[in-house]
Amino acid sequence: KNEHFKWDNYLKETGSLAAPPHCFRQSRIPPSNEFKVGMKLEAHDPRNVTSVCIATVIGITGARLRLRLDGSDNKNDFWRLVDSSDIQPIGTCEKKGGMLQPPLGFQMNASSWPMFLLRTLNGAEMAPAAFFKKEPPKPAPNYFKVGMKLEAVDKKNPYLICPATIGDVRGDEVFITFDGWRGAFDYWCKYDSRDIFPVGWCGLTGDALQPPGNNVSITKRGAKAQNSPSKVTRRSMQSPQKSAPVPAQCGRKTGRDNPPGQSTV
Ligand code: MLY
Repeated sequence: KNEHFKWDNYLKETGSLAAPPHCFRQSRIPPSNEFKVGMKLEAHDPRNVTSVCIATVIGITGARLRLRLDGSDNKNDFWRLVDSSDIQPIGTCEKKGGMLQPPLGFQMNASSWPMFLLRTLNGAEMAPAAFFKKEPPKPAPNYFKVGMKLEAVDKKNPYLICPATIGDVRGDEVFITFDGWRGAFDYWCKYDSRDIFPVGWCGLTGDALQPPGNNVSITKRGAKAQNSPSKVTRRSMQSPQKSAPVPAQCGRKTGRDNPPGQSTV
């Protein structure tokens, strides 16, 4: 439930601009998600990307699928867009002369893989080829600029998509900072990452966009050194110990006593 967070208001409050859609390797209109829970497909093993495995759709969220590799445990689920080049219909690997591999951490003896594969595919509901959408092309150069707002996957909690800001740009890479989280979840990624989306994406896919955190950071990578004390919020001046990174579980506060704009550069 995210009826309270509105990008329009937030951009005004923070005096910031949304990164334009042409910055992203995402289709302008999010692809429709026709997959159903239980369907099987082929996916590159995120922990061993050269191997192609069988995966089952465990959940549907917006334009993404929650996937689990057959023969793996339930602790390594991953999320992919329906237009990701990491997923393909069953049969694709064989058609290309490849062999389906057991996932990293295959729970059985390796010698039982061939029989496991037969059994897992026997009677399986295979996702139709038409459900897989073509991956959009990558934008020519990196168009991102520091300060632009976007929606980004929290890599530590990859089911979450959150309001974020470009904190830094270096060549082909961008530094994704999560608004209101004091840097605890920030990461570098390529500008053409499939985990970053234009403002409004979740609104279009029906995904739940997380509200920004309400923790204030005093300084941040990319922040100007001459940040005047007036820019430091009352809370952070009163209790400097609160500016230390907090464990993820206790990072959230229920109140919203700080304007969201002060949480970012
Ligand atoms: N388990 C954490 C989740 C924090 C998510 C932070 N993201 C949104 C940047 C919590 O309960 O606070």
